[in-house]
Amino acid sequence: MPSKTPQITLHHLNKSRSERLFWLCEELELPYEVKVWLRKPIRAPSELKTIHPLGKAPVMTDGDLVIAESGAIVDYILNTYSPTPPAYSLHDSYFSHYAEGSLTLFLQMGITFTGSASMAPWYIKPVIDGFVGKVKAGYVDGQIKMHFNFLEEELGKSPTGWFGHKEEPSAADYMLLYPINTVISDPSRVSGLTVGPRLQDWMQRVKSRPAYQRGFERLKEEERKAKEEKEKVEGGEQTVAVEQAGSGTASTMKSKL
Ligand SMILES: N[C@@H](CCC(=O)N[C@@H](CS)C(=O)NCC(=O)O)C(=O)O
Repeated sequence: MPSKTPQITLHHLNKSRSERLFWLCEELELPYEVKVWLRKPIRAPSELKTIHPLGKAPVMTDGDLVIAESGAIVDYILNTYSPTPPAYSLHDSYFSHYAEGSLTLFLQMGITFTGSASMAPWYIKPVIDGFVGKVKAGYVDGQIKMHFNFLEEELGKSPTGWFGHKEEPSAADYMLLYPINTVISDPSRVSGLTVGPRLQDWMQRVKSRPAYQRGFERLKEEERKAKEEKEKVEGGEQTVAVEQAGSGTASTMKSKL
């Protein structure tokens, strides 16, 4: 039995790795608050640095404790709040480290290159697009394909169909959710990639879990509320600006009269 009462707040950035933690918290039926940080326009807002100096997401607080790095957060949650702490497994350890250390790295490269190219000024855009396209096709996409073939082979060796070789999803599966889901939900990100049947099946089994579905709904709902709130604030600011501009005009007119 966990000895601690959770006081969890999950700091979530839209379109990010924290989907891992929504799934995990729901699997363990943990209560958790969510604070959504909206990208500005693609980076995390600098205010996130008030929670953790690196200003990256996810970050989780539990009472006074502040934990960054999704892998460290997954380990902390599993070891603190699982009904029985997870037994060590080399497969589980390998794939949970591999997810961030080897695989997500290349996805991040692809996303960063493509995002940066889209922001290039028009007069150098064709050159930048050409360069980015070459690096992506010649290196990044090839690496991702190699990793996806490797994962497909490795799943074939798992007696349970989970990456941690356990009866239920474990740290490895939670950590691999983000890179696998990112690619499967938009395979056009990686040119020439075919996602194998075992990986497709793994993704389907994850998505059919009620805990995953609850986590996904919660994530969407929290993002929706945060965007609505932002629009309200911006709408309010615009009204104030218009009113101020209006009164400015009025006083200018008065002074002219
Ligand atoms: N290895 C870290 C990566 C954290 C990270 O880079 N998060 C991204 C979102 S998925 C982020 O905060 N990006 C916004 C930015 O860099 O401004 C983890 O697993 O938590």
